[in-house]
Amino acid sequence: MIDLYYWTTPNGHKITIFLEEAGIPYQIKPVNIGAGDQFKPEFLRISPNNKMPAIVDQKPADHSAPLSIFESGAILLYLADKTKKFIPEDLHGRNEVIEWLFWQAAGLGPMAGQNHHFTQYAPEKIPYAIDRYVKETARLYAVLDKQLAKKEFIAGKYSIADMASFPWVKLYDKQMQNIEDFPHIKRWLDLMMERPAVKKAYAIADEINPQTEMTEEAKRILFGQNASTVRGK
Ligand SMILES: N[C@@H](CCC(=O)N[C@@H](CS)C(=O)NCC(=O)O)C(=O)O
Repeated sequence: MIDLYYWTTPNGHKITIFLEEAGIPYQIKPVNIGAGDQFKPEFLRISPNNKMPAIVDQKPADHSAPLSIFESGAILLYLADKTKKFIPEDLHGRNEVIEWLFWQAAGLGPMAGQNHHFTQYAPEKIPYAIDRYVKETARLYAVLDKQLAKKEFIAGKYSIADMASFPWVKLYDKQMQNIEDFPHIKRWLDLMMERPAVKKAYAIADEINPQTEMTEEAKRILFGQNASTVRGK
């Protein structure tokens, strides 16, 4: 059984998509990050960065004690290796998936995240910041579009690389991107959205948290953090 510490955001969706695709047993432990659940001591023991998603595998393959993992890329890689699904076994194929997984975790995710912050949530509209992140998101989309011109899915066959990028790219509107400029991404998004596991992952999200707007209280909790948040003083 996998315990999934989850909230209804793009990084959370990556893992529900995987678990639905793989069909392995899991239970969701909601971590309402807009209400401050990420600061509960029991969650911080699993995820010291006070961010979800995180998992606890109650039955690791080596029969050792329960294993906890934070960082969505690390979780996807762990689950793919555990199930031997959605990552190729051959050296070239495996490394291509890992490259695109890191590309998402280190590039697309953080840049699109800052894009969301400055275009949607920042209390003032700062033109330089908006322009910077909208342009960088566009650059990253162009990289992905070029890749998808050559391959049906990001690394050829459907893999954890697609699961990592999809929840972010799905929000292209929010990132002020015109999807018509990226025809190969558009084709891939349609392909992804047709998958029953992807539909199920989003249906679960709607059930857990039907609220789409971020409250002022949530903004205060999420965007007011500094070193004392971590040190507790
Ligand atoms: N690099 C991390 C990012 C995770 C992340 O940013 N999670 C956000 C929601 S999408 C979160 O839990 N935020 C809570 C907080 O910042 O206090 C990953 O890929 O898992």
